[in-house]
Amino acid sequence: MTNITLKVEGMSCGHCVNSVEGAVRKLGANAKVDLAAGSVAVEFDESKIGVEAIKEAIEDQGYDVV
Ligand SMILES: [Cu+2]
Repeated sequence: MTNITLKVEGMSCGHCVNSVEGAVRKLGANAKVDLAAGSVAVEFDESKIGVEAIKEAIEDQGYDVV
């Protein structure tokens, strides 16, 4: 498993947390949002999912990965 932390702008409440975590989990990765830090910790299998796909899933929800 690979662990990365992405900086994500625009997350402000529980709805945002659910949107982001849900979108990443749909790809088969684990996600944990830290609202105060504006970041998402993602754990995933690099042989199955690419970082770009994870970033796209978050951006598709309307947030910016910086
Ligand atoms: Cu929100």
